[in-house]
Amino acid sequence: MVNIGIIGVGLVGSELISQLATYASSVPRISVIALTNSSKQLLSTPNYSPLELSTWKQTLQTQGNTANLSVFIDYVSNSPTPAIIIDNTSSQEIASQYPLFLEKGLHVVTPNKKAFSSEATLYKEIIEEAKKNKKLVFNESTVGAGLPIISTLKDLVRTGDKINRIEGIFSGTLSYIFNEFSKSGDDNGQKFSEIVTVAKNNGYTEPDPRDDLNGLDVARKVVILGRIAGMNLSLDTLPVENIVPEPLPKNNNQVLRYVGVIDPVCGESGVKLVSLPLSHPFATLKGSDNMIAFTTQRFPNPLIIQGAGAGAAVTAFGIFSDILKIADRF
Ligand code: NHO
Repeated sequence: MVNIGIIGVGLVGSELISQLATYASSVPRISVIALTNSSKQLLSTPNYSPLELSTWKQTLQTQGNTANLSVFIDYVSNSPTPAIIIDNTSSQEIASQYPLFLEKGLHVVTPNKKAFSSEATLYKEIIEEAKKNKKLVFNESTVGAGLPIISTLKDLVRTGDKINRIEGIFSGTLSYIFNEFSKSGDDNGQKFSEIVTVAKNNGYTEPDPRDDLNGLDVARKVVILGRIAGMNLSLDTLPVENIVPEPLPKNNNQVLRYVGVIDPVCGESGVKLVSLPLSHPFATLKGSDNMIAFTTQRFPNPLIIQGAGAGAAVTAFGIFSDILKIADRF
């Protein structure tokens, strides 16, 4: 049995609980014993019994106590069985406490990109604490939602392949915006702001959609992958081209794509807006899809992963599968 404490029950957190509730009978070894948002928390005190997931929203509202992170973490870390903290916030404050969570014996699963793309010192500390305490940290959903991007890259690196280049469309929101924009044209179609609103309503955007539009979200993903590939990338120095929310250039037989590049060979990593011919694989993407191409010594013709890269259902799927990877060990 693995016990779970969930921090953050917004768009992605709620969807995760719904997936856990629906498939609980097929994964009987997982129990949610605590959950919290920024104002209230619910603990299954005193005996670590599973919380009733079908009614968690009302119960949190009516019976929840004032949120208190240290009480929450103490409760989960004193669990009699192995326990996982799921961070479904976008909080830097929570991310900076992962070393503490690991020290307290907790495993960590998260779609929050902050810990893996901010200060290199925090990133190193997380890796060291996980190793020292023999605990696991999984963050598949931080890049490409539930697509197996991080696990594939880690497998390539750990088995000794040489990464020559990783190139991809890493933003579901921007894919969606460019696809809608290409469809409608800039004269008669929807306004840029209307397309962004639909992207937000579909759950593709970050809690603050400006992080998608200013390129920060893609930059974070490039840093996350670059660090796994052994590079010393930092948000402060990564070249990132901004996107202007004004009439975007539209050329015949070309589409706009926002491309992230990780290049350990030339050292030319960055994020740029490019106009591509319709024949380019990145030009064929539909909806909010991502496409990531790994060119390595073993894969001179790139290994390509493609699929929905944003939205609550696919992000929660990535978190759920990370939870199972930990639960399977106990
Ligand atoms: P919400 O809906 O704002 O919910 C946040 C929850 O955290 C709330 O319950 C809030 O009360 C709680 N919270 C915040 N601070 C707290 C604190 N200090 N203590 C306790 N609770 C706290 O956020 P979302 O939309 O559910 O997002 C959650 C996380 O998922 C974020 O880190 C986000 O970056 C990540 N995520 C989302 C997506 C997505 O599709 N929406 C993706 C990946 C990760 O693959 C996706 C992606 O990259 C999307 C990207 N925008 C793109 O490609 O376009």
